[in-house]
Amino acid sequence: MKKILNYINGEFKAPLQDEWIDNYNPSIGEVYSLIPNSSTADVQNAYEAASQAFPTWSETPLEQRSRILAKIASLITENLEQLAKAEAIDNGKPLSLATSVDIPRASTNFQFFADAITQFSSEAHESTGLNAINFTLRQPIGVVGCISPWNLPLYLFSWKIAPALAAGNTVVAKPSEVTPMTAYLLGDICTKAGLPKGVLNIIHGLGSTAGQAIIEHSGIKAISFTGGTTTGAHIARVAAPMFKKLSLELGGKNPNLIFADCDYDTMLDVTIKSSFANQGQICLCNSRIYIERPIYEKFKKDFIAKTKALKIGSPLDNNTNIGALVSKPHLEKVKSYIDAAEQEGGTILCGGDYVNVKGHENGYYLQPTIIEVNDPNCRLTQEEIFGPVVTIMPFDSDDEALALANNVRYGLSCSIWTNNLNRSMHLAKYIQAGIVWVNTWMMRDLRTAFGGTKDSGVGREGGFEALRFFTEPKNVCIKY
Ligand code: TXE
Repeated sequence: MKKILNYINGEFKAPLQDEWIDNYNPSIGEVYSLIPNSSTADVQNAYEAASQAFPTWSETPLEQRSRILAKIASLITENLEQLAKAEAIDNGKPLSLATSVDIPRASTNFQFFADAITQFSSEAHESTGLNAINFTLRQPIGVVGCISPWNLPLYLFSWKIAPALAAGNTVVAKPSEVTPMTAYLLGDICTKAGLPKGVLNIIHGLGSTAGQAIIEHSGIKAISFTGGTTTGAHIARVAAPMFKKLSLELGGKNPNLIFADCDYDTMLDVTIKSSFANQGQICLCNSRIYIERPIYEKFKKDFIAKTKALKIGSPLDNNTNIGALVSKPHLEKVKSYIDAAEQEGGTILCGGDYVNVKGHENGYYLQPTIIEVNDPNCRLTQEEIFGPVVTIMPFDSDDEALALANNVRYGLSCSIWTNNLNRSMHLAKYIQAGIVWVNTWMMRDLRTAFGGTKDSGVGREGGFEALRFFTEPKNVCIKY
């Protein structure tokens, strides 16, 4: 069986203890490769490689660093087909999605930060009357840790690694053990692009062992993490006493506020995507849909009809809209929420069941599910389900919509559908979220700040925010 290997000091290595973890193809429910069950010793080797590479990489001229990152971007594009297929098989997502979103975006992440670093600058302050000038040096931190989840594997892995490398750091990175394949393939691409040995080291393994060794390592001075809120809280507890810099992108339970005056057809098309794209496994998915009462019944009817028309099937089938969920435990977790719907006062309007896909009988397929709720405090509207499950509920006023939107522990993103400028401005100001979309969803400009408030995390990624995170500011004051 195919063995995925760690990428340390520019070489592919088996784990020192020769222990392996099963890697499943979720579309058929079978193990199809093995990944290293890396230990603290493997992480230590990765750290030492990164540490040795740091002095040279951090002093490498910007243009050269930028050229290497741009080369990685173009090699990802050259290998689009292979990478997209690997992602679809490893994750269960439709190949069409991996081909049009995941892999192009991974390439764009490298190209974006290859460009951004050449434009990055720092501040200077003249101390008027004191004959002194201050300027800020933005220096790379050293060896940094990047830990990413399974929902958008190469997309989110590269979103962290690219700015870390651009800023002159060296990296110990760990993709999710559930979706390791494209991170493994990235190692070879980095070598071909001429990334010097040890600059990027990719460790595979469990969060509780390999991940834990990264966050506990005293030499790793910053951690950029995307994943579950519980894991984020754990990482914060470990990292805080060591004064590590932390960027945590965590869960979401995002509201979709739909007003009667919106552009209805566009809203409906986009709402299907914001509800069920990637099987609902995107932290930005809008899983709580609140609809202004005058259009509630019409929306309900149309939304159900469009949802029922989605094609559930093999990720490799071109017609598939909804592929497999990422793993058996995750499938069971999502299903448990559906099973609790009635007990929580909800009514399942469509979906709710497993799907038997012909030829893929053991795959992890679930119908896209709409649940009507009447209690905004029930578990279905409060907890992150992270699957193809949304709740719908009517509202009667702007104030009520705002209160409903803010009535969760999370604060990542939201969508507002209205053609009333005053209303959208008012809501955008008072909604507790890091990202507000008006009349759209998941439209991303990579220069903008990305991240959440409340239990959705701390810190921001994207653009210069990411470059600021991955650098240490040092003020220099010169008296003249
Ligand atoms: O994520 P974990 P899980 C949410 C979603 C999902 C839940 C749990 O609700 O159901 O989180 O998913 C690594 N030290 N999101 O359990 O465990 C782990 O190996 C260091 C939202 O799969 O948070 C993986 O690489 N690292 C989210 C990464 O953390 C540790 C996307 C994420 O895994 C670690 C994914 C430790 N002690 C899930 N424990 C989003 N915001 O998009 C685990 N890891």
